[in-house]
Amino acid sequence: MNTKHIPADAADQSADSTAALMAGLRANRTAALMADPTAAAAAALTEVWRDATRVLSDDAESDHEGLESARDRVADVLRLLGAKLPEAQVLDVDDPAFDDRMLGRPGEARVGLAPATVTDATRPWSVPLPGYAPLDITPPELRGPEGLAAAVAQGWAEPYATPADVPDWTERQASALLPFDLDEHGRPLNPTGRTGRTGRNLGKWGENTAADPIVIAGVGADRRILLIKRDDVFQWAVPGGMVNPGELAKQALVRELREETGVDLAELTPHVLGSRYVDDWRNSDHAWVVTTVAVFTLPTEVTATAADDAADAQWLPFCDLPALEAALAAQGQQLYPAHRPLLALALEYLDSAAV
Ligand code: RP5
Repeated sequence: MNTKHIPADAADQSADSTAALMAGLRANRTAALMADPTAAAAAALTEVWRDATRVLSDDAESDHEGLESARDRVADVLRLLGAKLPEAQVLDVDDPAFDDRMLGRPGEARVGLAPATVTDATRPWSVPLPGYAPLDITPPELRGPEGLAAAVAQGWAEPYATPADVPDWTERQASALLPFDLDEHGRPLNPTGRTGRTGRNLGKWGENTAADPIVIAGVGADRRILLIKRDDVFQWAVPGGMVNPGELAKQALVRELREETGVDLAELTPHVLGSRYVDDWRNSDHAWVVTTVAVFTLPTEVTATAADDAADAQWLPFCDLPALEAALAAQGQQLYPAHRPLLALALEYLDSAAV
C-alpha cells in the first residue's frame, strides 16, 4: 500500500469531491438527529465514516482538517448510537478504481441516502430502465435471521426475508386496496411505479395498510385539526398508524387515535373519504403504504395528550393548508409532506359539506 499525489487539475476535482463528502455528512447528521437513535441513522453515518476515512487515507491537498473533525464527530455519534465502528477503508492507489473514486467518476462510493434517480418518464414499470440500481433501504433490524426474528417477535414485521418467500401473493393481491402486479422474480411492484428504493423498511412486503383519522373541531374559518408530531421524522402528521392483522380499518382509526392522543371517539361515526397511497418515507419498489382516511367532526376541541409514536399533540388552525403550514412554521415546525394530499382531500370534503 502506498499513497499518491493527485495532479493539480485533479486536485480541484478532489476539492469538489471533498465538498460533496461534507454535504453528505451534514445530510446524514440531520437524518440521524431527525430519526432518533435508530440503526438506520447509524448505517447512514457508517457510510460517511467510510468516505471520510477514504479521503483521509490520501495525501492530496484536500480539506484534511475539516474531514478529520467530521470523522471524529461521526465516530462520536456512532458510539452514542451504540454502533460498532467500521474498519477504516484505505484504498490501494494501485487499484484501477482509485482515480475514479477520488475524482467522482462513475464507481464513486455513494454518499448519503439518496434514492436512485427516477423521472416521471422512467417511473412506470412498463418503461425499460437498464442499469436501474435502487438504493436498498432495509434497516439493519430487518437484515439477517436474528434481526428479522427479533422484529417478528416484537410483532411489527412479517418473517419473510425476501418477497419471493411470501407464500400468499394471490390472496394479498385479491384483497389489496390498490391493485398491484408481481414481477418475473415474484416481487410485488409498487403500484405508483419505481421509487428509486428497494428492500423493506415496513412490516410487510407489498401493501401495508394504515388508517388515518382526521379529527376536526369547529367550523369554517374557526376549524381546527388535531395533529401529532411523529417521533421518527419529527414532522406534524395525522395521528394514524398501521392496521393490525385481523383488524378492520374503522377499528384501527379509533385505536390509533386513542393510542397517540388519548382521544377516544369510539362512539362517533366518521365520514370515510376512501383509500389512498401514502408517499411515506419508508416506501420502496416492493413495500408501500396505503391508508384509509376518515374525518371525525367535533363541536369543540377535546384534551389531547401525546403518547405511543407521538412526540407531541396539538390542535392547529385548519381553514386551509396555508393557514396550517403557517401556524406550524411560526413554531419552527413542519407538516409531514406525505399527509398533505390526505389533508387536501379532507378540506375538499369539509368545504363541500360546509363543516
Ligand atoms: C403513514 O404512516 C400513514 O399515513 C400513517 O399515518 C402512518 C403509519 O405508520 P406508523 O405511524 O405506524 O409508523 O404512512
